[in-house]
Amino acid sequence: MSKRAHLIYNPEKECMSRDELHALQSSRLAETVRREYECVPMYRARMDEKGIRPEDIHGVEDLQYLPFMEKTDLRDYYPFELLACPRSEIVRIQGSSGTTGKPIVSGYTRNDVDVWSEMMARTLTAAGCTKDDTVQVAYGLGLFTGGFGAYQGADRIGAMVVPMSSGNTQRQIMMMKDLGVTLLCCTPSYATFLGETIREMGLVPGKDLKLKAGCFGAEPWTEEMRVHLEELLGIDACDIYGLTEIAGPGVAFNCLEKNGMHINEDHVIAEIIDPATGKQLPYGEKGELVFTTITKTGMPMIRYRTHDICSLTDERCACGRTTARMSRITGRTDDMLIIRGVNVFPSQIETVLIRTQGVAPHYMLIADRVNHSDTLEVQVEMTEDMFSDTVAHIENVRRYITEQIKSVVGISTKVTLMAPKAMPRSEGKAKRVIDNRKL
Ligand code: DLL
Repeated sequence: MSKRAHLIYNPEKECMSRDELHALQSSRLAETVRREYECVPMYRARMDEKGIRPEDIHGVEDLQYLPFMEKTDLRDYYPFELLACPRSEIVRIQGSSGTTGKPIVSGYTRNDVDVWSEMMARTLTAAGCTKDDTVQVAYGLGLFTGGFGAYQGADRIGAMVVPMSSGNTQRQIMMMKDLGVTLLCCTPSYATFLGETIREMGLVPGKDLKLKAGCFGAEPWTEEMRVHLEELLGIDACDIYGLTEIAGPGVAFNCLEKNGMHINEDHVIAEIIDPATGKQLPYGEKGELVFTTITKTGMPMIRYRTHDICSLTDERCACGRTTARMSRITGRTDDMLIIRGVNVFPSQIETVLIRTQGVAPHYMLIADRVNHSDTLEVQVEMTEDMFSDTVAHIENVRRYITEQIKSVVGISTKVTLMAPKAMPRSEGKAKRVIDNRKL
């Protein structure tokens, strides 16, 4: 755990009493619903269908009566039909590639960009960033929100920004060293790649580099991966969460306690629902995360189903913030593989792999169907040391991983140990699953 002091960007908003926050959320929610009903025909029709009028929504408790929104809505009403403002008010388009067809795009007003920048300023501050820091943005700068989000937050704080975007790994490291970069923003998979390349270049973090923290997100990663990255780079590795439809990165973030991500609750309301029934679940229970934006004016989202799986808590955090926290995302309802009837989340397998000596955190899960039965192959890279070990030892490790996965997940898999550097490296969001059954 870091010994650095907790910094808070906006104590007035991040440390308000739960009662005060509840009142603020309630009035902002009522206003958002009124606006959405007036300005977005699709949502008005959906509310009418359920027999709900904006004046029925008085506060957070009434959220449960409102209809959900889904990613498919952004596709069906692409690109502008969900705007709740004139098109001329939109100053930015951001998007997410998704797996098929058109990207998901969201329009942001000046207000929305401002709110997002504030949320990212809070996020970076929680990782210890001040105006004296140098922030390297190695998330892609483009339609993807990662790059612009990190840039805006650091700019709001007044830190020195190095807007590298993703890729060009050796150059990233040269800049990190020459400019004395203290804070790194990129995906955890790219941070792993950067860390390995730093070592290969003969540089020692803590000696040759001034890095003290990283704000990593945009893809699921495990607690084991956090510990691995902290050791590899000699930093505090903070988890940051967000999505294009809500605001990009900064919706929620780790403070240096790293015990869940503080949600910017004066701007969004989070709920956990049972993905099968849509019913709200109490704090502490795991389910699907749903967000309602309460200050967004361009494309507000009401009860937006993220398909991300986590739990919430409003227990006090030692950092002093009073906001509720979301746990690490353990997977998405749609990246869950069902192998011979058993639910398998890639994160469960990542946990096993990172705990195993001799393999590197570069892996791929390949599902297939052979003779009408599901199969799962786990390809994972060996470290150089392991690669040059005896065949018998390598086989022992392979068998150990197979047994561990069987005991944690409950299924038999084919584990293939790959040579060092055999797996593709990611500069953005890593692709960890290939499901040949869907082809
Ligand atoms: O990934 C925004 C972002 C950029 C977040 C940089 C953090 C850092 P999208 O491309 O719209 O936006 O993808 C959103 O990515 O629904 C999650 O499934 C996943 N995701 C984002 N952050 C995390 C995280 C950005 N910390 C989707 N842990 C979300 C796990 C994450 N999954």
